[in-house]
Amino acid sequence: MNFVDDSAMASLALQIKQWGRELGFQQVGIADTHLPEAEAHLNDWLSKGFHGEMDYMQRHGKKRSRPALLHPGTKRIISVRMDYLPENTPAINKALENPSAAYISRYALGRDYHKMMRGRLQKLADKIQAEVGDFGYRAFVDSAPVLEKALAEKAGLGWIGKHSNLINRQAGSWFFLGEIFTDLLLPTDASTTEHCGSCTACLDICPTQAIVGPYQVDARRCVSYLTIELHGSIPEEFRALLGNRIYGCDDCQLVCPWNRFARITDEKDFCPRHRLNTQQLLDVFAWDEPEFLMKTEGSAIRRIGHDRWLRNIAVALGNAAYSEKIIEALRAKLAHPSELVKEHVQWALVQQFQRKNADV
Ligand code: B12
Ligand code: SF4
Repeated sequence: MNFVDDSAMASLALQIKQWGRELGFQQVGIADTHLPEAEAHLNDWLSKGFHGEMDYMQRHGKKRSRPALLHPGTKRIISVRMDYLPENTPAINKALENPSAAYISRYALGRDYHKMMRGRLQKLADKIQAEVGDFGYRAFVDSAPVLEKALAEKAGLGWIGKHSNLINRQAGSWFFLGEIFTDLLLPTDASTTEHCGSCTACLDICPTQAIVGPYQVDARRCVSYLTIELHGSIPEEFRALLGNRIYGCDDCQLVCPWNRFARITDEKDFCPRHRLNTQQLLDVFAWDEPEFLMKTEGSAIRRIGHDRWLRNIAVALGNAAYSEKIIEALRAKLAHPSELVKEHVQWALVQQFQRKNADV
């Protein structure tokens, strides 16, 4: 087949979508590389400092919004999405309601998605190569400066909702994104329409008011940033608001009406490991570093390291109901070698004592 020909490209695009589904992606779409509006919004977001400590968001100049600068020769983006919602969601909802339980966001309960999805994308690229011969491409899953949501929106996989996550009419928003940049001039898909309407449920529910306006998240306020991206001390103004969320946050998606249509993932890899969906704060606080490393092997959680893990749990324990057991566990960590851990443990002890005095 001659792959300069439009009809050959059209049938290749259909094939790619079929292969993508066979490889476990729920949807595959194709976009061109023009993102002028998204670029303007990104610049605005950066100029307001909303990225906080995430220097990588501004480090790459225009590469993030101009795919051909990141990977020369790129003409099209093959954008994919993969559902990650694990089955036992009632247990997860209970965790958020129970202040002595540890709430870990749904995307992090199973295996880290980055490597797994990149492996699948590589298989997709191999299939394309077997069909067309050598072609220029590069696969990404949140692994380089890429505006994944803007590209997926252009490729017709959904629309960027007011909480800034991509929402799909048939599948909600519990899915990851990934993409293949390619020099193949494939036909592009139409983007979908926006369906948030007048709903503001995500803005209203956000525990830290991080969604400062529709489509605009000030990452510095977002629980996901505070518990995962931030290296140092969690600003005191946010600690009580974190509740028992020790890794990431799902509130804006939990409340989104479109997630009534979310599908349970087929991927065993995304099922909760080590009962991460039903752990108690005191139990996970007791994990020493080797146990933490063992129980988070292959998980996204591992990258925050043991000290930040303890930092987050200390805050959650400070927010829990008064308990002698909590005081005891916190006191045992007062001699911890990390200043970061000690400082959060001290804060948590003060909260616990204040609650005790208020109860008397
Ligand atoms: C940085 C980052 C974060 C930061 C900042 C979040 C953010 N909104 O930017 C933090 C740490 C807070 C974060 C949190 C989460 N993240 Co994150 N994150 C990213 C990352 C690396 C870059 C996102 C980015 O480009 N931000 C830049 C800003 C400018 O983009 P934006 O906020 O989306 O703004 C767009 C629109 O809203 C619009 N816009 C912006 N301002 C304005 C203003 C107006 C007036 C208008 C009309 C439009 C508009 O234009 C922008 C460009 O398209 C991507 C991976 C990637 N490489 O793309 C994952 C990614 C977005 N994250 C993801 C996930 C799963 C999460 C969490 C759900 C994890 C969790 N449970 O804790 C939360 C969700 C929090 C939230 N409400 O956004 C998924 C989202 C999948 C999906 N369905 O959309 C991604 C795509 C990773 C992946 N490969 O799957 N994340
Ligand atoms: S993830 Fe949580 S803290 Fe972040 S914007 Fe959504 S509701 Fe707010």
